[in-house]
Amino acid sequence: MRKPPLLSAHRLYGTGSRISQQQHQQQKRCLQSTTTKSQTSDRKAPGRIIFDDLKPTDLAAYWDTEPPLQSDLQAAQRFFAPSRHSPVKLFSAAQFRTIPGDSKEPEVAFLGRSNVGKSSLINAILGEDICYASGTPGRTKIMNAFGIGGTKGGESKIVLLDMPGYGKASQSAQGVEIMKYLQKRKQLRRTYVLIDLLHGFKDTDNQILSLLRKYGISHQIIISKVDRILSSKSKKLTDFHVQRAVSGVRLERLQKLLEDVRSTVQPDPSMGEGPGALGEILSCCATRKVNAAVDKSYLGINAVRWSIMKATGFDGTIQPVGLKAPESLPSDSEPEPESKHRTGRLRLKGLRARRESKI
Ligand SMILES: Nc1nc2c(ncn2[C@@H]2O[C@H](COP(=O)(O)OP(=O)(O)OP(=O)(O)O)[C@@H](O)[C@H]2O)c(=O)[nH]1
Ligand SMILES: [Mg+2]
Repeated sequence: MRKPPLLSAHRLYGTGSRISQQQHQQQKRCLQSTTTKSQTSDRKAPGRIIFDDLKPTDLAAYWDTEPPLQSDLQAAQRFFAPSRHSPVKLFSAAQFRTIPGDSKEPEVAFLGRSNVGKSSLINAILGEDICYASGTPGRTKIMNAFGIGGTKGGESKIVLLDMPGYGKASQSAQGVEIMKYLQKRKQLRRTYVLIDLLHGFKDTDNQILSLLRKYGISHQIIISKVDRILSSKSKKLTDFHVQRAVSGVRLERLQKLLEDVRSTVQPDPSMGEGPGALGEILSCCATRKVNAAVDKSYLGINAVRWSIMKATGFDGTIQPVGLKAPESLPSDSEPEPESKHRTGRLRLKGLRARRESKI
């Protein structure tokens, strides 16, 4: 008999994170060697790119989707701008069955190892310190939901869920409830899986990705703490934060890392697993504000906001196309009217032509 999925899933939480001392030392050595190499190449950097000149494609990989336009990023910034009625904390739930079931708002959930930066990212997206973030792994212990775009009436447009992290300091009971949520929640539109590339993909990350594929749960990868890839270890984020620029070599290095990630998150479909992660991998920094022309908040955050809007149907770029019923199609002799279908396609064509925007 097929094993119930929830039983296998809970192993991710609780004991799943333990790595041996030897593995830990190996990872540390690997990290040190990468840092030394890139520090050397940084000295020969062809130049530094100021934040204002960064494009979405510098910080992310768009294999299956179109990169956002500057106007898209601006729209995302406006959409998530805090107001008197937004963001709001909607509910906290330790168990799936206690989550209000009758809400109509689309939801997105944030998953990842403990301490990967989920709560900080949600704060950055919402533009307010509404979640508890902490350097101590296991800070978020239950599922917390936040609504954005609310009006006086109290209803929100999109709901974001901050989940307890898997791995270190997690509990298997949390895993069971989260898997119930992922598998049963009708309102869920997309799950974002945060990965800290400086530590790479751990077994627990691979297991959760495998489960998401197996159960056909729509998911997308976000590389968190990208400042740690884009700045040298010694100078940390303050380096580019103060100088408002990032080295071209490090951006290239990030692109290479994103390219390498692809086979992990989109494995060969012939392996029999379900659909992989969306071919759009974003990266961001959620702890320091930068002074880019459009992305006046945090590096890469407006691209994440735009992705959430697309996942929940609030992007508004694709016009409803709807095929006409055969009897209402124009006859050959009649001049073809400017149908919605055609307008929609022309609009999309125009959009593609303008995809050269900056963030
Ligand atoms: N350098 C850097 N640090 C970050 C970033 N995002 C989060 N952090 C730090 O990482 C630590 C963990 O952040 P959290 O947001 O609490 O992580 P979490 O994934 O919610 O952790 P749990 O609730 O334990 O699962 C905190 O010390 C944050 O300040 C980032 O973009 N860059
Ligand atoms: Mg947290």
